[in-house]
Amino acid sequence: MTPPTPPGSAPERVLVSSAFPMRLREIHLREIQMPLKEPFRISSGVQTVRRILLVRVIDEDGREGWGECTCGERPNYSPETPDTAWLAIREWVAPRLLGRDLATARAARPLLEQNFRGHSMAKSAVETAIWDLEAKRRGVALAVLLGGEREEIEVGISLGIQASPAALVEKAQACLARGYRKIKIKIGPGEDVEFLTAARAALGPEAPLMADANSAYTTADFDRLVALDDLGLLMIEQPLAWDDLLRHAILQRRLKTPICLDESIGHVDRVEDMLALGAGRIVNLKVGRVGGLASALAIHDFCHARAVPVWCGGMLESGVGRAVNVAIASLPGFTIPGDVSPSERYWERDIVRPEWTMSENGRIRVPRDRPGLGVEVDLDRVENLTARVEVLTPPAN
Ligand code: OSB
Ligand code: MG
Repeated sequence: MTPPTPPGSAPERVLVSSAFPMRLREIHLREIQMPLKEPFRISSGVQTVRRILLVRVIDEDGREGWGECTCGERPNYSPETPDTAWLAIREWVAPRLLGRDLATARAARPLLEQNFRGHSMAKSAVETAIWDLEAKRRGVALAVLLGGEREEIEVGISLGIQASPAALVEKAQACLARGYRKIKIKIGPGEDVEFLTAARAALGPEAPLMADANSAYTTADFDRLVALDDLGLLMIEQPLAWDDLLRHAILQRRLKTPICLDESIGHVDRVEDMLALGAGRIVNLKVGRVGGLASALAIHDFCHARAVPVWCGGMLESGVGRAVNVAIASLPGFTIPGDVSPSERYWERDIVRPEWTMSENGRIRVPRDRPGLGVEVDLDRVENLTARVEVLTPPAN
């Protein structure tokens, strides 16, 4: 996808044509700690406070872009943590980008992929900040720069594992009443059939319910997973190990419910593998997990061309990462409500202004008329939450 031609009059065009290439002067790393309103438990662990690594890139004209590293505190979802991401950015990501001419944000990905494996969320934190910078330099919204078309996105919620089926039912009912358009229920062995059956019975046959196992099951559990097949779930997300497409394919043959892959999809080739093997039919797309927006766009385009449903996953992001999710979810291939809930679902107070809000009918407005992310980072709030800061500058030689 080529960036859109910048709108406007001749003087604006002059400004824009002098706006490239971009050259980064500094990359600021900052860890903030944000307590979640309530603990979020998935099959592999619980999160109560988010340790979030924020990235701020500053170019030679003093313009800036913001990004968020979406990894969890411990390596129970992906191998990355805020500490590994900090190290990776300082040692390998930043030196490849600082002081270098970047024709566009898209140019960052090849520089970050050559002989540099993994560390996708570290790469993405910086790459998305450069997309924000590019959008600001062009004077366009990130959503517009990415090729987003929707004015509003449809919103779902991801509910952590609850103490009992009754507690889950109460939560899920409240979410439907609030307007959420999809309810994802976290499951694990022994906290699955009973919970989902209760939710289906209470919410009715039409309620848009799905389950997410975060890789908690093995082939020994197949009968248990097949027992979920009559619950009318929209999909079952990542039942098996992240690196196991073959057994997902064997399981998918036994299920009419579509399997959706999350952890397994690290880049676009894994989507092709998923389809070729029949390992799943739906993609949860998380920008951080796939290494940034250029990779996310490749997955979007691949899926859209083949009518494979895609939706935007979440990693309990602050308002900065959420801005990226809202922007990408406005692309036409995102056909299922995402885990892109409003700020109030996670935080007493978010770090952006305005905060992300959801209408009564479960929609978030896509900012399309403000340059970049479309929200301002609340610097005072960020300062109050900061645990540490480091400023990276171009290598000496
Ligand atoms: O598997 O989608 C997941 C949060 C942390 C780690 C993994 C996952 C999740 C979520 C949260 O489901 C979704 C959200 O951000 O609301
Ligand atoms: Mg998931």
